[in-house]
Amino acid sequence: MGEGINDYTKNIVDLRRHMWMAGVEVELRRLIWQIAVVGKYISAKIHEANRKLAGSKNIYGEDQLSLDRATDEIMKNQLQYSGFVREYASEELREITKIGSGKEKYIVTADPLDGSSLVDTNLAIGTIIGIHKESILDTGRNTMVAALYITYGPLITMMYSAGNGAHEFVLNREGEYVMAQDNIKMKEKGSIFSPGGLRRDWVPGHQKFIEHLEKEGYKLRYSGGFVPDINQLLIKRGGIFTYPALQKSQRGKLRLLFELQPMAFIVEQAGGMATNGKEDILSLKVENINDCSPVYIGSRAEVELAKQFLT
Ligand code: AFP
Repeated sequence: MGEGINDYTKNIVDLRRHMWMAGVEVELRRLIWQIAVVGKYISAKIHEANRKLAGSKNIYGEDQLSLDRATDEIMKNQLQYSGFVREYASEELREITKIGSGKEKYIVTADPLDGSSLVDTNLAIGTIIGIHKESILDTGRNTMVAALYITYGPLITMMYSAGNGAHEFVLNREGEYVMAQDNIKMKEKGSIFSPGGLRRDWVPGHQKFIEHLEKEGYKLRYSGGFVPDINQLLIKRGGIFTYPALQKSQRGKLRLLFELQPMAFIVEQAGGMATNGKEDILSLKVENINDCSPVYIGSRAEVELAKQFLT
């Protein structure tokens, strides 16, 4: 029998109860909960996805699917009336947008639908959120107080951290996010790797690193979706995702503010690491909202090893 409503009197821990028990401060609890609810609306939008291009391009010059625009609108509109968010920045918008009175406690960064080019393949895609207290530009680690991602796959799952470890929830049939795994901790070393970019474009040090992993028998797991690929490392408790500097673009492809820093926050909370090959992703200053960075993220042994190949 499903977790009917009366089961909640037992030890079913839903998202709100988990955050309360973890001592997450009330406004942050309510904001994380509201964002998790938006995940349900985005999932509904994916199900009625019309894949016609919106005819517009985002700041990176990429065609915006109408789905990208729609999910960004949904997220922005919900946060606008949350009472907790004063500014919103998203991969789909050209600049940081004021959405509150200016007195609200938080700034939210969003990649509302990461991996949207996979929608027509029915592969898993996701939403990535960073929650900051101070300015999101020109600062590093000290601005983020929480991060979460939602994976739209066979199940809708959500991973969050408010600096209290990394915790996974599954959306059940009653529309509640019920705790699946609490305080996930990655092993020192894993057995899978996700190598982004084209081999012919890799810088020499990266090429040697990947060849080493292949020789060591690591299994290649790469879906083209950052969210499910990172989620796989956390659920399998180890391994590494890389999107390196490329011969023609030293800064790689993935966005520092919208994709890398929220995921780095969560992976570090799970005992993993995230660097650009030299420095921690969370210590990098974001000068411009569309800054990109090479990334090595996952269990400590592999991320540390990558550093040795790249110096
Ligand atoms: P889209 O949002 O355009 O599908 O890009 C997804 C992404 O930003 C990230 O989710 C993937 O890890 C990465 O790009 C895949 O890039 P490649 O297609 O170059 O492998």
